[in-house]
Amino acid sequence: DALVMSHVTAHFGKTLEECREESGLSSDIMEEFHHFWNEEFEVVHRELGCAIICMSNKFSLLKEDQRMHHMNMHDYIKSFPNGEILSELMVDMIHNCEKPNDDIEDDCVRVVKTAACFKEESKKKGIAPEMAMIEAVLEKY
Ligand code: BOM
Repeated sequence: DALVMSHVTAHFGKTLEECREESGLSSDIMEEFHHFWNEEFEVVHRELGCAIICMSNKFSLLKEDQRMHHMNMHDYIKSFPNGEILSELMVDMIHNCEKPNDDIEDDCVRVVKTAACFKEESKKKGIAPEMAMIEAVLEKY
């Protein structure tokens, strides 16, 4: 549910600052990672895709081909409170969002498009968190 997603986002987002330089993602485009879930925030910038790759690699969530490492992603999500209720669904959703973008050779572009799909699907499934929910758990990490 959305609370689990808040925890994952808050934890994952802590690595953004470590990835800013190499990804070229400016604070003007994205000030804090949890703004990803803001209704007004558009998931379109190539630099965000580069940042998500860099951040994911801090937790070994991608394979060498920069596609999701299914088992590691599953374990990562499961490690949060009630994570086991979302881990399978989230892995399936991300994988289903990877499929239509598989022909895109630029890793950063492919990942930002995959992430945009994941945001839309999460909203449809009612597991996209509200800003306030994420802000409430940020201090835990
Ligand atoms: O092909 C590799 C795709 C990796 C996509 C990761 C999708 C999630 C991106 C942004 C949203 C993050 C919210 C929570 C953390 C999920 C790990």
